[in-house]
Amino acid sequence: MCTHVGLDCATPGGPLMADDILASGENFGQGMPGVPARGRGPNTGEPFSRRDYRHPAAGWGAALSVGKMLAKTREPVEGTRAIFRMNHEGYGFDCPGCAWPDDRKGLRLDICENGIKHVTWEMTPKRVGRRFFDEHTVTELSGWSDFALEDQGRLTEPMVYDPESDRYRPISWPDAFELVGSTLRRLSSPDQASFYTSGRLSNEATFLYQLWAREFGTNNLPDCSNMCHEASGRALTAALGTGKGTVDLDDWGKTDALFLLGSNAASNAPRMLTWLVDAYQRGAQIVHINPLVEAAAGETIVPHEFLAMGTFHATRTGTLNVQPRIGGDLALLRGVAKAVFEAAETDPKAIDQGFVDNYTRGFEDYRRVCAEATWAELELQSGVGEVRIRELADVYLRSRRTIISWCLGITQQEHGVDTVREIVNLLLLRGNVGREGAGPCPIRGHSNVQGNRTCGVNSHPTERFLSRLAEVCGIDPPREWGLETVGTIEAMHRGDVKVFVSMGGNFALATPDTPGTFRALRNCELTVQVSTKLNRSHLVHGEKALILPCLGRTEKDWQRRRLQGVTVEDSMSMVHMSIGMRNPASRQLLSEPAIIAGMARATLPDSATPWQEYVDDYDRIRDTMAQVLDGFEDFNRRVRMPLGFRIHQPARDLVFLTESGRAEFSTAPIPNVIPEAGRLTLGTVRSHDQWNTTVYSDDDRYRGVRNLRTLVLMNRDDMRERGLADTDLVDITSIARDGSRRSVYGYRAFAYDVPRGSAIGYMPELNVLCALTDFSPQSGQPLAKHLVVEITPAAGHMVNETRHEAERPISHGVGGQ
Ligand SMILES: Nc1nc2c(c(=O)[nH]1)N[C@H]1C(S)=C(S)[C@@H](COP(=O)(O)OP(=O)(O)OC[C@H]3O[C@@H](n4cnc5c(=O)[nH]c(N)nc54)[C@H](O)[C@@H]3O)O[C@H]1N2
Ligand SMILES: Nc1nc2c(c(=O)[nH]1)N[C@H]1C(S)=C(S)[C@@H](COP(=O)(O)OP(=O)(O)OC[C@H]3O[C@@H](n4cnc5c(=O)[nH]c(N)nc54)[C@H](O)[C@@H]3O)O[C@H]1N2
Ligand SMILES: [Mo]
Repeated sequence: MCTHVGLDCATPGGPLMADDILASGENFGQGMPGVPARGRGPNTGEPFSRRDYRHPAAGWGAALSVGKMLAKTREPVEGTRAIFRMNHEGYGFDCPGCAWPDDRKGLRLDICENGIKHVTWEMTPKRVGRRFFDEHTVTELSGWSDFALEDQGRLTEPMVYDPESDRYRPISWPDAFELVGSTLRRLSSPDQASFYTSGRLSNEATFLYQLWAREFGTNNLPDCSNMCHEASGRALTAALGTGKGTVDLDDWGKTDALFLLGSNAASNAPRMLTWLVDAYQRGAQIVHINPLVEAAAGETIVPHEFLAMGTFHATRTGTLNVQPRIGGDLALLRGVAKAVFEAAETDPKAIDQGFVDNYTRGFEDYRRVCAEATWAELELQSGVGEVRIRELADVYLRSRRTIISWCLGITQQEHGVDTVREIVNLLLLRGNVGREGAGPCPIRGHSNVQGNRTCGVNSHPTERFLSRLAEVCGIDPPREWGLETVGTIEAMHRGDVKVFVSMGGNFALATPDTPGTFRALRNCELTVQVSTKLNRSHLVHGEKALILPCLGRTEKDWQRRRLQGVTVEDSMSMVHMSIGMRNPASRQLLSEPAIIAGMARATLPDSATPWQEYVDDYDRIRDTMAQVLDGFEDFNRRVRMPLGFRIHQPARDLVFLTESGRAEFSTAPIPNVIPEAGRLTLGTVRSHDQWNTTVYSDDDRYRGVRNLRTLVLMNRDDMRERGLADTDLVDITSIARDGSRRSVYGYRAFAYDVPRGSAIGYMPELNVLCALTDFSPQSGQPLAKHLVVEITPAAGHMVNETRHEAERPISHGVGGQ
């Protein structure tokens, strides 16, 4: 059925029909005036509903969800076997989900609902083969939802785009490699190519990938970190001389106070819940700092604690909630520091003066900026009252060992680097670095995003790394810095980047300014996607395009009749082996190292690098890595130890590799984060049922939402001011720094417990609102948590209304969760 919506932007063949536009597929999440928007999930057409979630996190809700997932993939037996092998000491594969460390001592069954979703998603029995591509043109597939694309199952053979038929056609591996190699060789400069990575590539594949790019002659190595934790790396390097956190799980087991900022742990790092329970039972303080009171701030039933499950016994996972406005964390932390300085006037133990004198620089300047900040300013900019800030300071002052941990709520901000440095400032005041049970702890995203950086994916490499690479690998890597994610898209627009290679990920959707990025990708001469499943980035392609399917982490990787293992590094610098256990989804799949080596050999016919030897035996890659990378000495032996090994963190031993040799205080000004009158700050987040651009369902269990992704969580008073009632339809317009405006139409406003002036919605749909120009000058990160928007009642006559399920009494039984 087509619905005329009376727009006058005529298309050839007649007036624009609402369903035609929706069917064009490229406006999922964007919508059009007068029509409720559709998200990138399944869009089942079921009525949406919302209610408060009043159950503990994890527990039976999670168990039930896992059961459904296993049943849906028709893998209950295999799936369960896989789960018991995951994250286990000495064998099995690393969970391809998040980067939270494994409890590899075998004390616990260290798995979570979302990790299981992730594994079963890879293990689907469905396949996308040549018949599928023969039956559907790319134009037709563009009208499918992102859920439907991924739901087709695992890719099975290499495919090349045929413009004449607008279809992907099979291509042999050698021909695919040659297409990549010959196109790259024809470029007038290696910098006309850009090599993206998403954070699940193994260390070995990562090392080969960057070697290929650098031997070819470019440092254009953008990665998902450019949108994720870049701010953390830069701030920690400047302050402590290491780009990583200094704590490990043993510290989590010993800390007296834990501050968790800007993280939705129950959904995005669920295995952390176990550690929050432990901390609570030990009597530690657990403070959640987040504009939303997320599920981890309440209580949980840990699914592997069988007794707790059986008796519905929930344990608290938080002792204090503080709700700053979006972007208000720097002011909040400055307020805590100010209170610590005030306490120090009467309490000589408030500040660890010995530590400050021996190991830090810049203390007096920091004292000055804290003294200069007024409580009125701190309250205004943080959105938190002085009493509450002092309460926080009391928790901090009472704790001997404090960990401050954070995720995207802190990093995806204009002042992300300054805020992470403020976290370090606060820790330094009381000597909470290099001490057991204490320290900074960024929570990384993808399972190996930290390892990717360690192993050389970095468009801003250090001279030390490049010279070691040159010496050991006998290549002459370029010294100029390369392009990051935003810079790559800009260069595609200008025609300066012509070849784009993507090792995993979904660049088209994960990046800002969706329609603009689509244009940029289409401006390329060749796009190459190495993937496990079909996604939007395969349909938004260059003049020539390849889909190269690879083995997943759960699958056996045989080379020369020997089963190969790869390694990954978790959020806390532990490196361990991961060995697949399932037969590959198709006989034609190659491993990521093999695909990279194939492309590299075709690009660099005269290369002296032993590409084939590397692929034949990954120990050879590790031998080379051991010579190039700090902390990887004796790599092959150490990684085979039962628990793997931890990369040495000098800052943990109070060795600060900064220019001064000391830990550096910083004195950033407090930024003005208050939206102008009539405007709001919008942050984009994940639902419980998605993995970045992979959306499993339209539900968000812990926020009580079912069957809807095109929504915005708003403060009730902000809604009232705009004449909005709960679940009303709204249009959202962002105002970029350059004044340009971008809109999405037909979203639902949900009244929610969020500070005034702040609003929250879902990525990747809302990337439409994020201008490419709006990134942090400190980190280069797009401002995914800080969009300036106007939200107005939806304009135009609404058609095709999504139904709203009348509020029915909620079942509080197991099934209702
Ligand atoms: N199941 C699942 N797990 C995942 C992922 C996934 O998509 N699904 N993604 C992985 C990846 S790549 C990453 S990087 C991580 C992301 O993990 P998270 O950082 O938890 O991801 P988000 O969903 O973006 O949630 C950001 C949180 O920050 C809060 N926030 C927003 N603005 C502010 C602010 O100004 N200050 C503070 N203090 N808080 C704020 C939001 O309310 C929200 O709770 O998770 C990883 N794990
Ligand atoms: N607005 C907004 N935008 C954001 C964010 C936000 O919070 N808000 N978060 C940002 C963050 S933190 C991140 S990390 C990025 C994520 O950006 P990406 O990492 O680029 O995106 P993903 O959705 O994780 O990638 C999913 C795809 O990876 C492929 N894949 C899965 N497993 C494998 C494998 O084993 N090998 C290979 N080769 N491919 C595989 C599948 O084809 C799948 O479709 O998005 C960023 N974008
Ligand atoms: Mo991430």
